[in-house]
Amino acid sequence: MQSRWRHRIVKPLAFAAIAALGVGIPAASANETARPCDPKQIYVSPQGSDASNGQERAPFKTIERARDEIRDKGLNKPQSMKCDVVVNLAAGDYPVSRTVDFSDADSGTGGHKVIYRSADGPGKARFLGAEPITGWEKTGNANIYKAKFDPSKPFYTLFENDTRATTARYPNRGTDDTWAPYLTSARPEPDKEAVHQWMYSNPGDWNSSWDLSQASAVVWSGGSWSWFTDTVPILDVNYKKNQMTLKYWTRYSLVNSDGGSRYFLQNSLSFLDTPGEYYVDYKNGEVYYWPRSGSIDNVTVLRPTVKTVLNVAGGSAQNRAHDITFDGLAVQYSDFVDWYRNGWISDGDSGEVHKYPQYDRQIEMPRDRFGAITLTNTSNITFQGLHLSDTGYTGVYALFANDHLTVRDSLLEHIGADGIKVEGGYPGEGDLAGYNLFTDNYIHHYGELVPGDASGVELMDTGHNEVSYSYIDHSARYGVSLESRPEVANADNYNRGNTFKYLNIQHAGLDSGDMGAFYTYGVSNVEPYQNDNTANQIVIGDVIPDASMPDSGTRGVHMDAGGCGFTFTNIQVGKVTDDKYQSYKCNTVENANWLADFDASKMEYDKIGVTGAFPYQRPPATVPPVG
Ligand SMILES: [Ca+2]
Repeated sequence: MQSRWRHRIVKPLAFAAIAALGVGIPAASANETARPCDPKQIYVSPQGSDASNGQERAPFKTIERARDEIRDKGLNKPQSMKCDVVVNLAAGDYPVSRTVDFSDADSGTGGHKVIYRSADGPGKARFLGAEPITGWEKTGNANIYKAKFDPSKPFYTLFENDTRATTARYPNRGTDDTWAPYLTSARPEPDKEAVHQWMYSNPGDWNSSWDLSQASAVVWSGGSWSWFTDTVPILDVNYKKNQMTLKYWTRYSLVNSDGGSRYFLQNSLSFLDTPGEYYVDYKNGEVYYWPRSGSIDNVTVLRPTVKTVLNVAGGSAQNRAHDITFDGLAVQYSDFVDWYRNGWISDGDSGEVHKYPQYDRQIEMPRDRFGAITLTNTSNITFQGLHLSDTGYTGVYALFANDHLTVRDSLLEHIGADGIKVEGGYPGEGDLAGYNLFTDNYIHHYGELVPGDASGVELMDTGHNEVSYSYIDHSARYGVSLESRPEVANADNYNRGNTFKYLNIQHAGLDSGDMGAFYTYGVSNVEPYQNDNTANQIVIGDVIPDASMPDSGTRGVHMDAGGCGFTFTNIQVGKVTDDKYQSYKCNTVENANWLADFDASKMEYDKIGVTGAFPYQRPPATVPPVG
């Protein structure tokens, strides 16, 4: 019996006809047809050799060699794949100096899967997108060491052992996991309000002795709004005018509604004055570092080598890479980018023609559509028991056409931007993404380098996903978000039938405003409202921002722009600075603690958060929020 997916592969005309009707998402493969069988086994070990034969006693050295063995020998071809093919990766470190790519040529077939598994248990086979920096020398400052690197291979985040270092900044951060304190930009004259490229300081904030020749500003642009952060190189500075020119426009203007924007400056040797800070001299290929422990002798300083460690990409939406499982892998370290802004500034700025030009302001720019794990044009890809950590940017980025992606039983920690992001198709141009499952995950400390708009799980233009049994902790902004644009007509809105349940969201909204720990935007903004998304059994802890945050208050649940499309059941929210719940009366709410008749006995605290199957260090147990 063939799955519908295979059926569509062998009848491309039929698939094209179906896709043209807007039903672009293939069904899951029919794994239930697989009979008991002996999987083909391939072995890989850091001590192996790619000249070996890949048998248990002569393992390959690299995952790429195992992948190519399957490809070259046709082990996953329909006529030869009678059972799963299992690649057993021995414990140890697998340095990744070039992204590991999987394509549709690496798919499982006939209901069978190609499985890459950490053979010695979860997190033991470690794919490291970084390499040590060596050759450290002393500098004139006894605390600071420097080393050379190849300036043709720059990097934009750094790690000491398993901990991210801080780009040397001013003012210094308050603690290792907060972003404040900040300076605030000024408006020297009334007509300097709407500027996106000139940033003015209050007199005395800047020191003319600073070398800002390779520095950047990290700014919550938008003045009194705190929605997005930009990281933008400084082009030049005029200290007399208290004015700097940025290399690129920021997302919002640098003064807005009379308010200045919070910012800090980074990457100058002038700012390197505390343990854990580093400065990169890109021109001369030198990195300066002040080790946390004081001495460089007993630490390993790692620089990222890749922005993406694992990339799974089919050739097109009709030719998806499929039926590949990654079981128990650790993926650690990836790079950030030289500058960052969330999306374009104005409708249509991409220069691309789209049905909703407003969406240019909702989607990342092409240069920023990647994760440490990136998927595009995939079906039935599974990550289970994944330990993903210390990324420069988003953890798992599912770009455009991806269906039946699963991330489960996984620990995602210290993530540069979003934990998991699904970016579906452009609204009104084809429903490409959905039926994904993100369950039994512990996602904490994300948005470390992109605190603006950070979300533990962010779903955009995608339907029939389940986000469940997860503990999501520590974010400048969201816990979970589901977004499109409010302008999108019902027929073009793909955010249908999503399920959110048994979630614990803690410490969201730590540094932003006008937000909700659970946030939606443009899910159903046009009558008749389609309340076909559900949120059930969700605990949200206190949502309290840093004292410097100038925007309006924080919420537990925020249905932004009058958003509808949900049934909320059994939701409990802790302390917030605005409302626990903000929405028009178009959603259905049953049993929530912003209602007078809330019944706490209906909350299933013992089931909220990760399950008993979670294989890594467990998050705290879920307890009722106070207040
Ligand atoms: Ca500093």
